[in-house]
Amino acid sequence: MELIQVADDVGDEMTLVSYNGRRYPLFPGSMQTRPLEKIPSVEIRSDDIIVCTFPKSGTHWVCEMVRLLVAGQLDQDIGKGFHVIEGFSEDTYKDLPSPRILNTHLLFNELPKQVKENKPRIVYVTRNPKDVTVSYFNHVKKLSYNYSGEWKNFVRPSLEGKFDYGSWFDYVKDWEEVKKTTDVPILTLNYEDMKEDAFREMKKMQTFLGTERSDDFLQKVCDRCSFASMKNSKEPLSQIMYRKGETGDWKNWFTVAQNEWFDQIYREKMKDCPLEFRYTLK
Ligand code: PPS
Repeated sequence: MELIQVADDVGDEMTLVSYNGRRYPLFPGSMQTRPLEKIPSVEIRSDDIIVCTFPKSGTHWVCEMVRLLVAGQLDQDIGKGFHVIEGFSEDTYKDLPSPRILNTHLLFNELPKQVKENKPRIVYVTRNPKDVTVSYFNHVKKLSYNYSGEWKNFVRPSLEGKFDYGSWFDYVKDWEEVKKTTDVPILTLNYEDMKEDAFREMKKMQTFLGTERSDDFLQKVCDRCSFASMKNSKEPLSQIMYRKGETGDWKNWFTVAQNEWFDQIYREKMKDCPLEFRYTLK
């Protein structure tokens, strides 16, 4: 595991962690506790719930919905906390009471070995790659990446997978393949679907997780997890993590040329994968 500098299109660099041919963000304290090397042996319980996402796809939102749904009560805490499998030492989540709600941006085959044995429930969340890229650019600019570059030089290397967690395309294609073959239970949710009707998506979570909360409670969870409510929480970094919370903000960022390039690379990379995303909502 080593610190590396990765350059954008004009040589502006960001600091990342390199390990086993993959790139990760520099989570606080991660160089000291070395969680990346320990991931394969992290203990997974059969009643764990693991929220799996490409970064900036709605992880905090879904973790919070799942947490309140499972708890069956609305409380004051908020956020996905230190339960990022690859981000923090196992000590930060190993003694949590069941069911634990963990989250990760790892690929399925990078998850702890016990995932395949103990078959925890996985909630997998997708979001359209244009809004992901915008969200990620803002994330990188405000957090400890030491990156002073510009949007126009960031889009191409980002979508080509040069930065942490690699390419969005590889990530979603990998999960589509995994879903065809694994017997680990996976519920797929989508950010745009949740924006359209959070209550409807919450009902899917309820069915998948086997909870029996009333519609009234589910509606309260949706309200508690609205963008405005989460942004106003006392969660550390809430002003950074809850930036805009919209579908279609990419239109304020992508130039016509970037958009044309994006459409072309999307067609190439996704030619064997029938996944479709919505880039605006009515
Ligand atoms: S991270 O850092 O990868 O865990 O980020 P992640 O939580 O996956 O994604 C952050 C984006 O999700 C938006 N968000 C929400 N949108 C709608 N409603 C709610 N409640 C909500 N909570 C988080 C957040 O604002 C980030 O998107 P952008 O486009 O940057 O606003």
